[in-house]
Amino acid sequence: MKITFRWFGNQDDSVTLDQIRQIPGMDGIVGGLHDIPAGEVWPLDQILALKKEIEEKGLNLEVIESVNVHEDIKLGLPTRDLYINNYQKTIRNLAQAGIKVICYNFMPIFDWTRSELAKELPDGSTALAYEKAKVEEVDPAVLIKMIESSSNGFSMPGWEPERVSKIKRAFELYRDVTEEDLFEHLQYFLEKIIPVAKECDVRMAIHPDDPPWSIFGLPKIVINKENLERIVKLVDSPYNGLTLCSGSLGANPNNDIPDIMRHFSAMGRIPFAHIRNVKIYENGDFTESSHRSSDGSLDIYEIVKALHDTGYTGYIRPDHGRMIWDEQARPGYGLYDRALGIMYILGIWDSLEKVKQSNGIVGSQSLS
Ligand SMILES: [Mn+2]
Repeated sequence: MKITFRWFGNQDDSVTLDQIRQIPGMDGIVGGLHDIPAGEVWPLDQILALKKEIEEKGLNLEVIESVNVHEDIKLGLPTRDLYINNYQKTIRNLAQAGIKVICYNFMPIFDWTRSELAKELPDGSTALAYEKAKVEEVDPAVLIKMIESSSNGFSMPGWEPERVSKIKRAFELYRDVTEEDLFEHLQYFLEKIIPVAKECDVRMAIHPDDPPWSIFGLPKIVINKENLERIVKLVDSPYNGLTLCSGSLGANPNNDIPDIMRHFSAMGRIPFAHIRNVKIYENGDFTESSHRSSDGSLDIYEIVKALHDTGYTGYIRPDHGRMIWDEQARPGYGLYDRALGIMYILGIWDSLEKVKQSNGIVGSQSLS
């Protein structure tokens, strides 16, 4: 298991590499070139410059999040082949720079959706929150304005201005796209990129939809165990993997996250895991919470145990955190609460290792 931390680069992140390297157990950065529009090739020199900057601080860059999939690919338009060709080139460039895992998603139009980026919790901290009534009964344009105005001046991943400017046309194009169509378009994409990923030894890792249900009438497919099973079999290769995100899938209480983690980890199909907690309310609203199991609706202990029991050797990151201790940062991506999350994950992991050793079982893997 390798601990990683998402970082948005020295121009667009309040957290520094010097701070990240001081978090116990830190192995590497989950990085990206966030100003390259979806569909364009990531230039090798820019990838290498990012890698150099990170490695100079004693960290590595082996996981990329995200290489966005152009909307035409998700829509299955004739123009998709051009963008798939570019995606293949990006995979090759990233492989050349030593990247091992590429996280991506296949969500129509929006990468993720919340109704509030700084909902105050009882202890005075703030967190991202989702109120069904606020999201599902408003015009998407209103939601875009809210995200823009409450992101502390940072551009939010998935809500970049160039993307949202095309939103009206995108909604029209999706009007007749069904979930079955989306599965077909994903299969077409995977059939073209997984052979390249295999050749380059880079594992592709699809991130679940967030939230894991349809909103604004848009189709969603990366939402539950059954669909994940279908997705990993669309092209049955270890290079067609998952970014298993506990918080995204976990917003639906019908998703048994420890079971899903255990199942796909045992199959060897989780190169990358996002671990965070959510507190779900009876009406289906949710707020993100601290990692501690008792603070949310997910049993983080059982989730980490599922990975540990199956000999997990992939990458983990703490995903989002609350905003605490007056930190001013990109919503969800402050330093403090994510660092606390890592300590909780490591505490569970180390305890499980101790138990395994005291039971006299020879461990097949060590904590890096
Ligand atoms: Mn996630």
